[in-house]
Amino acid sequence: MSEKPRIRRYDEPAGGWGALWAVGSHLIEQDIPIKGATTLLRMNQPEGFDCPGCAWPDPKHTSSFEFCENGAKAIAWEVTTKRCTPEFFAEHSVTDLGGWSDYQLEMAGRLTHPMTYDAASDRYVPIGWDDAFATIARHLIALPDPNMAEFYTSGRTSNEAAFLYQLFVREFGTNNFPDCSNMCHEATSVGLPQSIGVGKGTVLLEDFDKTDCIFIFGQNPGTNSPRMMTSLRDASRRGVPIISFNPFRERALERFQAPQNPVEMLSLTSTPISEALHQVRVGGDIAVLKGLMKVMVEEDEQTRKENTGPILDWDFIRGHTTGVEALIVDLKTTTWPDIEARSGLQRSAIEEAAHIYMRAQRAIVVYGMGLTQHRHGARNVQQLANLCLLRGNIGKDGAGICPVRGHSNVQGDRTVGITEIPTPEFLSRLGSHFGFTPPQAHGHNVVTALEAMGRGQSRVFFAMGGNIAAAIPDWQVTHAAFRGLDLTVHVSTKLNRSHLVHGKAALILPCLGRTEIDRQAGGRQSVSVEDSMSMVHASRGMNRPASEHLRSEPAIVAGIARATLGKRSVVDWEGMVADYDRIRDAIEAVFPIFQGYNDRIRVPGGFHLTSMARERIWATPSGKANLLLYDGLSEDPDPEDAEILWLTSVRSHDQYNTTIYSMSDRYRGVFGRRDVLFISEAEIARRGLSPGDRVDLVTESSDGIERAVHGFELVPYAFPDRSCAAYYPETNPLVPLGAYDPMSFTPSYKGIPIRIRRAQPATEVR
Ligand SMILES: Nc1nc2c(c(=O)[nH]1)N[C@H]1C(S)=C(S)[C@@H](COP(=O)(O)OP(=O)(O)OC[C@H]3O[C@@H](n4cnc5c(=O)[nH]c(N)nc54)[C@H](O)[C@@H]3O)O[C@H]1N2
Ligand SMILES: Nc1nc2c(c(=O)[nH]1)N[C@H]1C(S)=C(S)[C@@H](COP(=O)(O)OP(=O)(O)OC[C@H]3O[C@@H](n4cnc5c(=O)[nH]c(N)nc54)[C@H](O)[C@@H]3O)O[C@H]1N2
Ligand SMILES: [Mo]
Repeated sequence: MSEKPRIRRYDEPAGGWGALWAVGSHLIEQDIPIKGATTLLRMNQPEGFDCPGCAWPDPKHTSSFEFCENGAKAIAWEVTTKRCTPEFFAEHSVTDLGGWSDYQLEMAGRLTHPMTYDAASDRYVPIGWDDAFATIARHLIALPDPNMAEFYTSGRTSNEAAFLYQLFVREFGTNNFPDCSNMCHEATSVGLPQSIGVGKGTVLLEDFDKTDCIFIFGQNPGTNSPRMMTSLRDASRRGVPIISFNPFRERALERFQAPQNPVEMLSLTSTPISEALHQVRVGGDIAVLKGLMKVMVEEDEQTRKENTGPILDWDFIRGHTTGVEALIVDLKTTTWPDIEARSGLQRSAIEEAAHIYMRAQRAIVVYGMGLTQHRHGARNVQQLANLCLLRGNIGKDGAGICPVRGHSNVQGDRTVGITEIPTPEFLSRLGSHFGFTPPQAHGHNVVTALEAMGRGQSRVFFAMGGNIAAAIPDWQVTHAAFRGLDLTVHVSTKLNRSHLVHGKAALILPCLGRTEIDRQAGGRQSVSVEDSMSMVHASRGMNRPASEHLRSEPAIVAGIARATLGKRSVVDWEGMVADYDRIRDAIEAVFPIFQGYNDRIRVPGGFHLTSMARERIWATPSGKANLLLYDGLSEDPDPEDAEILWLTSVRSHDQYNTTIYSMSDRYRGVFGRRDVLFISEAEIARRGLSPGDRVDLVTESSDGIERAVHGFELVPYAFPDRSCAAYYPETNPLVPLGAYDPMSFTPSYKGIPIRIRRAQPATEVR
């Protein structure tokens, strides 16, 4: 939506009439007044399709449509009547399209035909499906080693498609599965198992109705999982304190007007959400967490001396955990001046928050990218787990740890085998069920795949969805790596940056979206997905596909597998694709937790994959939950030079990852533009600059590469010291490929040391 660029205060609550208006205008922009509206009514209903937006679970008894502004936008984006046809590609060269914004690229509409890159005309031209499959097969077979190909997954892929995909890739011979979760909740998948034996959350939606207290670290529910606002609003109305730690005063963490509540809508009232919103410094969370625990540990010692009862849950700690002594020593030796300096919060604020947490019998601790996308993301997650464990807040009703996942099936993809570090047990079950020997060596994640591509050791890149070229760090380095490849292939619904940052040969394969009817030889198919709380349920599209040439993701995998593996394959690809029940039977055979998959998926609402930690069974080597140590307070020590700021990169209210729905960010008061830097007035003044000035952002690094983005406008904002924020993906060129968490390889998208300098004249006008 084109809007005059401006910055202005936004005083409305989150949700409310602004949300309804936003949906209406998105439907109109995509030319879908009526169809869109009926499509919306089928979203997240027992008989409908799973919303392709976020991974927040649905209430058990979905009797009426649960309104979600950003879910509606995600649907509008998919059911658009705009089409990106062969004629479109004939009109625009790839070089020209490279100059388009991410917003303009996806506005071209749904892809309609398989396309291949023609170097002579610098254009994508149509290709038949069989020829496309043969091209992929030719390149893969020509590789001297299967480990020279990379197979990316973005988290919208269904369980059925993901399972077939990993089966093909492993039969082909590699575990190279770079995955969007490597850039997202990998810190959870790696950090949490060491603490509690499982890399997923332990709460169910019902727990929000029973809890006494909710803590939210680095997550923006009003924008990125708006259906969570229903739970938060209900909790707030029951008097449950909600405490948030976020450098931004995110609007939905302050006040929310429920679009499904006629009284709030008509009376223009809203519900306050957070009792306290602490504006922690970027990267200051370990300091906060240690501060909270320090208060608890020291007051526990005191109250036990006075015989006024313990504050820590000692029965739980003694019965279920290891490491408490060392943790207590660590907390006692951590000093308040250090905690205050690194967190940017006063001791009294942390004490107040700790007292609220200590009073609660049942607490839920929620977190998102503000915690995981750091140089020590996995350590952040482990300190958060410590906070839960000290009060026995794992494995009881109304309590638990709640990582809010990103893509609607990112969790399910992992569960059914999309992982570069498969366990020997899984590989052995997969191999014995199908009768082949899967590769045992660990494969590449996103960072190591990019490194291998940069060194010329990987030659083919295949993507099942997503827009990796925009989502990854360090574009000047990583885009060169893509351009050097022999072949890039993208299975996609919309045109995006990754199609333009291509290898010598390149294919775009257009696929069905969630909302569309998927008809195969055995009739109409459903797929299934797993939400953030491990509920698995069916999803069935009901719209006519955007083009008759689209294929489903499982059908595309099967086509490539047949072309590449031919007779050497032990899998009945055709049979599996004819009837997805057969894929689910195979999933069940390989993963016993899916017992009764096909029956249970037919029950409205689906079923829960049991979590051992929820039952207080700890799948760790010690058989206990582990209170783990982190040495120090900050992810990275503050540079001595006070000129250096920590930059965090965030999503606007009008984007889905690299898909930009509009240039505005209503809740933060930014309209018609995205080239802004949120920073405090004091930090602006300290640099002799003024609000509204144009600046370049330059990464502070020692590898000799200058990483800069140009011409950002300074927007004065209530923001912590030595911190600033700008949008993703515009700031991705600033993140060095080497800046990642050594445990989980998660890029440090939310902690980039930068300097700002007055924009060079040549870049002032963009
Ligand atoms: N509409 C919509 N929905 C989405 C998405 C989308 O782009 N649009 N993306 C999906 C995906 S893949 C994901 S992973 C999730 C992402 O959902 P979120 O986890 O909410 O992601 P972000 O907006 O990147 O950042 C979260 C919050 O962290 C705060 N933050 C930044 N740095 C720090 C820090 O150092 N400490 C703390 N405590 N907070 C910090 C930011 O201010 C922001 O409020 O949402 C999913 N849902
Ligand atoms: N600086 C910075 N960088 C980040 C982040 C950040 O917070 N800051 N967040 C990171 C996170 S959390 C994530 S998850 C990644 C996201 O990385 P990705 O998952 O790779 O990116 P998306 O933007 O979600 O992908 C959008 C594309 O998906 C395709 N698509 C949509 N629906 C479907 C479908 O049903 N099937 C198929 N095959 N394709 C489909 C469309 O072509 C669309 O253009 O980005 C990461 N990058
Ligand atoms: Mo994500």
